[in-house]
Amino acid sequence: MSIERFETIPGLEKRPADSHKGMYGHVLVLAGGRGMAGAAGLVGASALRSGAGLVRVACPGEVAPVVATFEPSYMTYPLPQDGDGLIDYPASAPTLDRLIGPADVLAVGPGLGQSRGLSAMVRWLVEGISTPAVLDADALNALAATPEILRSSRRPIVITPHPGEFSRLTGDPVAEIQADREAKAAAFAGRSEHLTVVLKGRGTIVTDGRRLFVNNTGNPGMATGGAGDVLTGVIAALIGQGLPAFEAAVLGVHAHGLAGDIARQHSGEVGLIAGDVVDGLADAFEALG
Ligand code: NPW
Ligand code: AMP
Ligand code: MG
Repeated sequence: MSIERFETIPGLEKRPADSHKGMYGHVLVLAGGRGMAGAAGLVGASALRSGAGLVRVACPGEVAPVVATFEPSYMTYPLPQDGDGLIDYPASAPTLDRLIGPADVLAVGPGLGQSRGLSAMVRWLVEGISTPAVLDADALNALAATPEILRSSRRPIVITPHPGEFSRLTGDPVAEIQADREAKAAAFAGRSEHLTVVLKGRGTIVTDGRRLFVNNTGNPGMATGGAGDVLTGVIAALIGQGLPAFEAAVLGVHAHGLAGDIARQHSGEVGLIAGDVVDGLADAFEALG
């Protein structure tokens, strides 16, 4: 099957004057863990800066108070945690069910860590939940042993691996992936009807197996811890605002790179940190209209 080159950047509709927050999506973030509270904060803050109406960040109880101090505009929720400071699953299942109920989209993975319980939680989210989801980082690591379950999903899922994470999912060495990024990403996405693959790095690729977009924004200053966590929140917020998953991923990747380019004007490439990308998002979305 030939793959269509996608070159238009989708846009968000102008907000009507009588807008209210219920119109712009409720994002539920499942992220963070011991030593990685920042990842949860970055996802939540970037979702807000990308227009989400409401954002709730659910994370292991121990880190919830500190995650709450990063950004007052999102809500937090403390989940049962295990001895390693990770989300305890299945102990968290009833709470998660309640939190997922009102959510329009899930953003799952950054900073969650790795354990058997978390793998079970992510499998349940993929197989048993009907809310669209963006899966990144440890949510992808959790699926590395069973990537085929992504095929069973009946609702849109966007995965945002960097080449190392994509290597774990596919079993292909990083060098092979980097040598053939477009074909590898498209082949993986094409195995599932509802899957969009965002293969990150210079010239991030977005593909659903039928269409393929190559991004031209972003810079080497974004090779810094947490930059990918920011992207997870951006794409989730755009799905929450009603864009279809593939279009949300294209706009999200483009806006995230543009935010990084705006941040570079102030911070340079050496001093740029992920929080600067979050700070660049407002201007990026303004520039994109
Ligand atoms: P190498 O080292 O070059 O051989 P990991 P992570 C490879 C959280 N964070 N091109 C790389 O290969 C995340 O959300 C929390 C080629 C290496 O093997 C996760 O939950 C932060 N190779 C967790 O930390 C800030 C590439 O992948 C491996 C590549 C671990 O995530 C930091 C590294 O990836 C972080 O975001 C590329 N472009 N990119 C916080 N403030 O709380 C990566 N690789 O082992 O998945 O580790 O990405 O740091
Ligand atoms: P992660 O490795 O998950 O933190 O993601 C890093 C993010 O920064 C991804 O969105 C990458 O596409 C972006 N990024 C990192 N390095 C570069 C680069 N050299 N050029 C453009 N974007 C980059
Ligand atoms: Mg990452």
